[in-house]
Amino acid sequence: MDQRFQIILANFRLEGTPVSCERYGFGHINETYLVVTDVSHRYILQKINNHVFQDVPALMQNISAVTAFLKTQEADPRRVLQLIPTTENSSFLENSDGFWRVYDFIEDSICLQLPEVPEDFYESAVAFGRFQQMLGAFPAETLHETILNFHNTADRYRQLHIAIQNDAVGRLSSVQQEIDFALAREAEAGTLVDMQKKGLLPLRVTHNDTKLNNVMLDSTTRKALCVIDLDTVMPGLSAYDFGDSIRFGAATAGEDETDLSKMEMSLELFQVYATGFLSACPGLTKTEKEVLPLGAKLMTLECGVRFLTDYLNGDKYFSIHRENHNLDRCRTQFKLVADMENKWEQMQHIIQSI
Ligand code: ADP
Ligand code: GN1
Ligand code: MG
Repeated sequence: MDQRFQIILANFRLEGTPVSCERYGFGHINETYLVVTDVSHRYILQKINNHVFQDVPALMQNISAVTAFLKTQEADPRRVLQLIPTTENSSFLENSDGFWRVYDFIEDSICLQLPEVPEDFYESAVAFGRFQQMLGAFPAETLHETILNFHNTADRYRQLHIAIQNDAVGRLSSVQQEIDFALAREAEAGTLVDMQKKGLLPLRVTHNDTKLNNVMLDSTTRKALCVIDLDTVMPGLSAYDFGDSIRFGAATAGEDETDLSKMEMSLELFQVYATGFLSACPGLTKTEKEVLPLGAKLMTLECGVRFLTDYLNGDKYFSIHRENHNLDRCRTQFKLVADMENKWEQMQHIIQSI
């Protein structure tokens, strides 16, 4: 095992001595490693991306506070993400290389990139719905905004315009179609934020990155276990959490798919998720419920705009694994938006009928 990791891990209160530390998972933001010790205890070590999250201590304060609050409501350790403290009782370690944290590994669990059966998606809806419901009494105003304007779609357009102006790596001429698609929908971008400002939608503690691969299911029962990846937990709108899940999990193809003919939004999966989410999170207001389809559309549009912006900027934010990766991702998102527009009435009908 690399000495660099031995030194880092020696700072955490682990059971046993680490014997291996390997890259793990499919996240786009942090560097994640699976650690195994000589007493077969497993941990997740993460190097926190401090370019994306510029105030790591504030982010770790959020995670410590939220996991501590969840623990007062849930006794089963596999159902709440568990931070392992350092020998100095801190929630993270800072060294010359960056910021590091360790979580207990959630054993006998699975983490999916796409639902294998509709029930998997239903269970992820239950996990995220329950997460929001359990945090209903948490004082949202005490949380730090770990990324300013994270789901402010209009602000994401502002960043797209800057990227277009700069054309930093000369890719602008090759993406005119995608830019036209985005700009044709710009007027809608501010709708949810404006409704919140007018007091029509309440601010809640939201997860803000509710992809299927940020929830763990029990590998035997396949029931919802635990929500992970809490870096973006902050005050937000319920439509963000609902919408981002639909974007990722109700899609018939992955975010990286290059064959766009495979990419649609499944109305069946939309209904499955909405049923699970609303059953686990019954406290939504009438207006919050009504804007759930809009949440799905805006989160998908926003994500496409973010991938396009990053493509124009020269792939500075999302890790890429091949040429044009961010452009391919942008295209899947826009195809999904177009499909939602075609299915708009059915989406609304499904929500009304639950
Ligand atoms: P990123 O922000 O880069 O997406 P995540 O926190 O989502 O990082 O972690 C990446 C992957 O590592 C997850 O999708 C999951 O497969 C795995 N993972 C993270 N935390 C745990 C944990 N506590 N137990 C088991 N697997 C985990
Ligand atoms: C990032 O961290 P990860 O891979 O779960 C991103 C999300 C995007 C997603 C697209 C902090 O999520 O906002 O929707 O990629 N997270 C951050 O796959 O920017
Ligand atoms: Mg993740």
